[in-house]
Amino acid sequence: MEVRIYTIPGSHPGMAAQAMLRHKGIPFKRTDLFPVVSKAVVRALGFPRQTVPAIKIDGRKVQGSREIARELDRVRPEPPLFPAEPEARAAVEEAERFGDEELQHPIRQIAWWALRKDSSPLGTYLGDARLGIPHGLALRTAAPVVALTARYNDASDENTRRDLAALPGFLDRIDAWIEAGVIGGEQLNAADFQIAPSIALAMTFDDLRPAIENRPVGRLALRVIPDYPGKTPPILPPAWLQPLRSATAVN
Ligand SMILES: N[C@@H](CCC(=O)N[C@@H](CS)C(=O)NCC(=O)O)C(=O)O
Repeated sequence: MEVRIYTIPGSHPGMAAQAMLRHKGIPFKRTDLFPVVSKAVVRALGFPRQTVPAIKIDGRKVQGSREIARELDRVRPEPPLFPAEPEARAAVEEAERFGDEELQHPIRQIAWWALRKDSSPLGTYLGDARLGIPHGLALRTAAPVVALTARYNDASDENTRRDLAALPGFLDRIDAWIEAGVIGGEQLNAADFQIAPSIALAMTFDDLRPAIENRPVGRLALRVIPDYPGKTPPILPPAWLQPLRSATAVN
């Protein structure tokens, strides 16, 4: 099987797709793209949309972390990413949908808001990325890319503050799925792989990690993605973090 994944360094759905490939034991090659540039590249490669992750699998083009999960189950059924029993599958699909449609973007907005404010931690998110130019050069020229990416992701003050206020509710919802055995079981499923990278990315922020790491959701994130690259020192306004701090104090 010939597999190549197109992703952006530090992309949480990109991490999800790579973790699922590893879980399936499918070897793959990776092309790391700059944000912004990635949009044109994936379209030029013939993918229907402009987002990563996108994979070529024996010539077939599959785009989107949820579509990739289904394709991987099709080409390599074991270990399954979805339970066979319909009710259990529906529960996993709902948690996976939440991870993609409700959790992923707020975490993306928080991350780009912070990196636009101070891009000095950007290099820590590159990990082992191969960008075609030295990391130092990429970082010295990153400011316009960061500003543009923050803008097209609508990482405004207002949205980021609202995202942070929503986070405690998201964490409660995920912990409830762990408690109910929908995710976090012995056998990891597509919802684990969808949700955990978003949480692992959130935990790279010193402002957020203390409110997450000691909860079931924090332990799950580290189990699924133990080595998420990146570290951002405190940067978020304390008033915006208040909902998270209050929730932590109660828990
Ligand atoms: N929710 C989709 C889309 C992922 C997505 O938005 N990826 C971002 C990087 S984290 C991206 O490609 N952004 C470029 C764009 O929106 O044009 C998925 O899970 O595949």
